[in-house]
Amino acid sequence: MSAEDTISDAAGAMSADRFVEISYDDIIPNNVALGADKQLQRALETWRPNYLGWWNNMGPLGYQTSDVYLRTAVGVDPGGWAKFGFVQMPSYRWGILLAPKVEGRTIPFGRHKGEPAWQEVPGEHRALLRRLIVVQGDTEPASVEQQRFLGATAPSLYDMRNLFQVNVEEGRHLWAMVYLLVKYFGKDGREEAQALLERQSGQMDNPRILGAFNERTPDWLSFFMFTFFTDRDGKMQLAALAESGFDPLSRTCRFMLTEEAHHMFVGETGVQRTIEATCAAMVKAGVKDPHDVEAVRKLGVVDLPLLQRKANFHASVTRDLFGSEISSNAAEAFSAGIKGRFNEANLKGDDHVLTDATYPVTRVVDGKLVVEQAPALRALNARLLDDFIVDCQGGIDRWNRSIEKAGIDFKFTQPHKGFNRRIGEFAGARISPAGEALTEEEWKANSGDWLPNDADMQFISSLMKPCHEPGKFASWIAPPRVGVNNQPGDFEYVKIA
Ligand code: BYC
Repeated sequence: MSAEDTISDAAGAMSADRFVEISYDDIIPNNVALGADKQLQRALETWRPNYLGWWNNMGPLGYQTSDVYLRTAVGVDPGGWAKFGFVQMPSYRWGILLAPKVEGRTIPFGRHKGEPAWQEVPGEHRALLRRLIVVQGDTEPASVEQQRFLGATAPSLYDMRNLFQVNVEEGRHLWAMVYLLVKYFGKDGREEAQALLERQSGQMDNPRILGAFNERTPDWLSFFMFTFFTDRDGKMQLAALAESGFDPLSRTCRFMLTEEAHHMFVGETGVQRTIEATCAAMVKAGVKDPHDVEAVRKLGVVDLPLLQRKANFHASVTRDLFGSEISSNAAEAFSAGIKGRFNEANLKGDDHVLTDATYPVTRVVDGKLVVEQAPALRALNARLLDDFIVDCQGGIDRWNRSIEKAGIDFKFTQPHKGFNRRIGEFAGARISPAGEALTEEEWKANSGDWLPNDADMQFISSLMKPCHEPGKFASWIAPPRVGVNNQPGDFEYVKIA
């Protein structure tokens, strides 16, 4: 059965009252009545071959003709939006899907608070809005580029399929931002849409916009940490943009968040399963000390201190994505009604305008860390970062529970906010994971214990051997508790061509 049959079956089975109609007859599936706007449709259909060219050149290497068990969005209803079936990735139906319009929605914050949400771009905020959409859009293809080589070392077909699922959905998120650019920003928007396909992760001359998206994702531990930490930045930023007074952006981001949740699941459970394999091997071999790295590595599993160093790296690089803690850009985006706080509409106990409010921000003053009350409007990036750190802790607690259950004496912690930062208040300062301000010499002497070192990377690389037999898993990772869409343990998630 072809991908298209799978989708039209699903679309046929949809009951009109439960789902917002999605047209799968158009070349570009959508629920925005694309067919009624010929100019927009033409512009997107012109961009599409360039997108496919980018996907074929920069997307997952080597598996483009394999049948992959993927989910595709067939509705935007939270209860039943996805349909599973085998698809070759270049035939994936990348669509434009917005969450349903909320009638009578008003702008929930900033100086336009209470006014009707904008259905068109407000002229005075055009440049700011375009910049934020471009930055958001730029991260999506970047992550696909970063993960391009991972298929070849997948620890199982289950994991390979999850990687490709994440990749095609990041591709769809690019479509989501391109739709906004092309529909609402005219010629500028079309140019930006093209530029999103031209920048390249890690390229010297034309890199991706934000730092973390130019880092390498060389191995599966990096992938799991990336999807745990960096996709969670995606969640926080999309949630802040979902509050936007520009209603099409809000609706787009609301639907993207449902997909982002799966990416974080892949990250959290990927690390969890790595921990489980380590703990099981240690218990079986009678290795009690998690810091006896040599003994643990001999078992073909990843020692827990190495996982902590990996987490330190990805946590710190991702924290930079929040921008400077004190930011006039963030203040303006909020006051303008373009980007809110996490959970803005449900936040109780303030006026959602924030002109008189303050927020505590940790700063480095004369080489010491001090907490100062800053104007809340200028401290919005600091606040979103704090919300992110809280959000990370839930997953980390679950990792710790499985270590405790195995009877091993080890606990993951999040490094201090200032650790290994390049952007914002802590850029240029040397802060230990415990939050002590250090000299350059102290940092140099210890950073190999806090961040992945050369020996770590060599060891990880020695583990990255493909395991492509249905139902089998590499030594360093435990099988999942449940299969995708409840498939049995030996399900062939990718039929390698
Ligand atoms: N690297 O006032 P500042 C996701 C720039 S992830 C390089 O400090 P602002 C995903 C900044 O652009 C979510 N440059 O911060 C996850 C600005 O430059 P311009 C992505 C940086 O503007 C996994 C200048 O420094 N979405 O979806 O308040 C897989 C001063 O900026 C960095 C968004 O980020 C950096 N780390 O906030 C796939 C939401 N940080 O403009 C996808 C949209 C800052 O003066 N973006 N700069 O040339 C935003 O809200 C904001 O642009 C930022 C920065 C939060 C990124």
